[in-house]
Amino acid sequence: MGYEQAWLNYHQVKDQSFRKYLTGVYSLEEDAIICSGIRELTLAMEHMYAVTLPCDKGAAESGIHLRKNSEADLGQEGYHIYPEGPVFVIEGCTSQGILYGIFQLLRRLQTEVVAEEINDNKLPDNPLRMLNHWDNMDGSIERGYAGHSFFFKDNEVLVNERTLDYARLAASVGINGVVINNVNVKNAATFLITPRYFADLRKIQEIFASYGIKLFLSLNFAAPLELGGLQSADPASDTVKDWWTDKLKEVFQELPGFGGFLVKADSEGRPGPFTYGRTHAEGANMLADIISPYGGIIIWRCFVYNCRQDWRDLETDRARAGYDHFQPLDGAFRDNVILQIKNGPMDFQVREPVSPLFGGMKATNQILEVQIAQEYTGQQKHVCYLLPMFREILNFRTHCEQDKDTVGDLISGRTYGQKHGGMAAVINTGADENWTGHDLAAANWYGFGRLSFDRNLTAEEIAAEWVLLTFGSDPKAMAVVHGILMNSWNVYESYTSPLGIGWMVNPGYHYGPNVDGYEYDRWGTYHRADHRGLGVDRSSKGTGYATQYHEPNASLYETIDTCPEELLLFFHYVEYAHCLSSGKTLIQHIYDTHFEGADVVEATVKGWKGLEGILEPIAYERVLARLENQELHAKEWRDVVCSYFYRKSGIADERNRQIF
Ligand code: GCV
Repeated sequence: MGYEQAWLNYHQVKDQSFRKYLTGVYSLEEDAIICSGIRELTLAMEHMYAVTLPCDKGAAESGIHLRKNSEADLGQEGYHIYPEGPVFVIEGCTSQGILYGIFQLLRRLQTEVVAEEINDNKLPDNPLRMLNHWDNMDGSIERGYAGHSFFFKDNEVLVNERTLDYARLAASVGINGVVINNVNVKNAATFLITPRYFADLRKIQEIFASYGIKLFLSLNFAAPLELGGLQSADPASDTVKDWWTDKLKEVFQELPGFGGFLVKADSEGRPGPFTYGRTHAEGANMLADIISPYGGIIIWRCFVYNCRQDWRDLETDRARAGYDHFQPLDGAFRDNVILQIKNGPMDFQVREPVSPLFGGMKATNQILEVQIAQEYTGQQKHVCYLLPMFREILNFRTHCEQDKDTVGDLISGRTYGQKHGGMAAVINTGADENWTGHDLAAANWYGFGRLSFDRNLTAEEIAAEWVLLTFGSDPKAMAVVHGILMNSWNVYESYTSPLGIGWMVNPGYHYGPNVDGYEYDRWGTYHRADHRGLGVDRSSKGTGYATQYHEPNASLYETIDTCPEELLLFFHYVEYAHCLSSGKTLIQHIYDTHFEGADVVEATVKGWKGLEGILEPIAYERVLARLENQELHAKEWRDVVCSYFYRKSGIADERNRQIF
């Protein structure tokens, strides 16, 4: 099998304890999802044990039994897998649960677990586990770093082998919803909800459905104008409502089982209800009411801010915008509307505080949006395994209640009992053979799915699983790759943007060092760096952003002394001479971390070279080329950032290193 199989590239296993169950796979059911599961089992067993697994409808005394048991306490998507005498049982209340059980079994066998010891029982922690593609219909991908889209080309919808491979990979880690087009819905994408595209979308939908995945689309709020020729898209207008009513009826007739829409409104130039003096709730609810009879949902993004803000004005603060726009609307959204909230108040920076909207809303469905496309975290040119960050976000205590108050609790519905919620990732895939450009970036896709299904998995466990499934079980390879992944987020942070200040990248492209380069701030002032210090005062005396949190978080962020150090410059203006907990001054911290970070990347390249001859040559060389490039760029980052702050502060490096 080739790279297109990624972590489903089943290797031969050493442990043979499962072999006794390979007499056949038996199921009384025969729907599309079960057929996918059986196909997966047969394929895997062929590669893992060189056995062609017979498949039968009836019951048997031995073998692998797929058992649909509506009495089991496994919800709509849970599974229980266990040996029962000569039979190995994969049980679920639904076919989808059984499919997830099959993938779990294959994972366990690939990781050399003894068959008799398997007894896994799991219901997913989040109802929605989604991937968001920012794919455009011309085949380009906004913030895509792994080649062209495999969903669209030249304004046509693509359906091929890759669609199936993609569905297998996504389902194997528990993904149950996919938005295939960019949230910036322009040009041909507006027409996706017209007859021109229904037949192809239906094909994608059928493939997805056979893996338990619902198809979603991003929606253009101005479609009534652009498609319908109306004069307005005002959500309060009856003509507009009638237009949407007809349109959604047509969509659901053509695409039965369709999931619903993701909407980016009134943000970065996209149309929305503001044009008509309406609120986001009025905009979202209009669509929600119309889609409700079909069981559809409206996912409404909270990434709304004024990108024309004047950053010289110390009162306005982009970080405040999400909360200011949406918190007052808590409770105003329909049951089938879900607000999708980026993890931080800014935009997928390497370090941000958790958005105060989590915990700020009690009566609103919420999805946590993260980005594995690495727009600001190395663009899949640098290795940056993001699961440690995601774990921190999920475990963040909002203090909205005494307990069950973490982000993980809120989005799963455990805190306030919401039915809809979950996690979405802006995905990092493209048409590149290995899906993600950088081979190691696939760990983020794998990891996102695994974590969204089971929030208790640690980043270490997920990384270990992925390395083994992808590269096999050579101990040296496992140790080196695991080590690289687990270090990578902190290392990337250390040579790029210090202590939560963010950005410092080339405008538009968002890659490469440029301290003053934030595109929406042509005055180079967003970081407030001057000859004395840098950082943004977001305390109550500054922009007031820190007050959007519940206590004790608000007080924690309020002062320099109590603010978590990794976020110091996000919340405070700090003088270069300020002494940090390490005993170093701020300026020395900037110099040291940038030098250390670049040094670690240099050492990483050396470590990787030790895997030559152990890893399969193509993947080995491909990663090596990326790491060497990362080393070069980390040094450039180090030099640009250090020299910028040396010039601003006039304070020399205590260690007298050459600062260019
Ligand atoms: C899809 C950032 C990105 C944009 C993206 C936007 C969003 O601003 O740079 O490319 O647009 O976020 O999340 O909508």
